[in-house]
Amino acid sequence: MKISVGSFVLTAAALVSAHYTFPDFIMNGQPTSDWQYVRETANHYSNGPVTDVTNEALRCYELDYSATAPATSVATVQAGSTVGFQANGAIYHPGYLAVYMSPATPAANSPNAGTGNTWFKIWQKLPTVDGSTLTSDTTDSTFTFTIPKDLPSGPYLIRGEQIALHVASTFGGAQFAILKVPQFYIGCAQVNVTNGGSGTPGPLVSIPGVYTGNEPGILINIYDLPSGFVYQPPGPTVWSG
Ligand SMILES: *[C@@H]1O[C@H](CO)[C@@H](O)[C@H](O)[C@H]1NC(C)=O
Ligand SMILES: [Cu+2]
Repeated sequence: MKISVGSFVLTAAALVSAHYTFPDFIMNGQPTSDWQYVRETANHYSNGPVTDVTNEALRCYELDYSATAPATSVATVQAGSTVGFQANGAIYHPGYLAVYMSPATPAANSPNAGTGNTWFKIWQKLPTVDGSTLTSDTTDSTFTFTIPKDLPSGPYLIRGEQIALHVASTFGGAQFAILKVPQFYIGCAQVNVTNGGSGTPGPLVSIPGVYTGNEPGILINIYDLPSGFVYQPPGPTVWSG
């Protein structure tokens, strides 16, 4: 495959190289099997990202919107415990990591779970500023976080996301505007939370809807930061219970 942009021709290999997925949910300190508790994503073969913040795929990127959820198991996890996601390789693009949760009605394996204004953020990891460049740990393949102790018990989706920011400037110049897009890597685990509390999670957002794509933390040239730059994470503030 070749994609022509003006007088330039980019090979598919240069564009695709390798990306990643988050197929393994981590619980009890161990990664579980591929797609056991994480809804299998449409990029399970290509590893390619979601690039359109208005697309339904931004929610959980399922292979099939009706069949994937019921085909995926539901993990039982305790509020206050540490869980996570493991990628199928290093998360080697610099970017911003976030984890959202949504109550799942009527069950965690319901295809319609998370389709409303129901998502809240429980964790994030900001990229770090190194001189005029924004970086992140590009050798790690996992990220772990705590399920808030005050979260009420019940069925939930846990959505891990990395917003890879390396492409925002790679093909600089207005002529390449179509290629200047962030890359969203996504996985949704299905869980039943037990031993929870009586907190009220928020602020709530819908996904898609949470991002416009024009946020300073998304539309950014990470290789040419102004001095004194401070990264502004996109989306709602973190609810930690
Ligand atoms: C999760 O909880 C629901 C009730 O909310 C129950 O029907 C289901 O069996 C539970 N699933 C697992 C795997 O424990
Ligand atoms: Cu990639």
